[in-house]
Amino acid sequence: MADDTVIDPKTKSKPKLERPKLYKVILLNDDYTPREFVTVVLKAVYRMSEEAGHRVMMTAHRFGSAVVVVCERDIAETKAKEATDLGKEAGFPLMFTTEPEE
Ligand code: TYC
Repeated sequence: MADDTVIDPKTKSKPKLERPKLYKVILLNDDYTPREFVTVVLKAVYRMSEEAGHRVMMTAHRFGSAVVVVCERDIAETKAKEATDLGKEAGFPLMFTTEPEE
């Protein structure tokens, strides 16, 4: 006799493929921090080339803000603070913030 019993599992296991949410680091424009200083900070903290740093700085200068990088939350927050602190230590109101990516 053929065994045609169908087992219907009551609990379906959900594959664990969730990735952690990513965060954007945003550079905000201000009227006081020298352009060259902003570029230096982007090069030092985010390992950007002179060209990339200058481009991101000019985007914030022209449009009010610029996305610097998208990464895991801890790294985004640590580096945003590091970059903001470099400005503060030099007496500038330079500001890097973070926000979750949509
Ligand atoms: N707006 C500044 C100036 O004219 C330069 C600047 C650019 C400051 C980008 C902050 O995120 C910034 N000196």
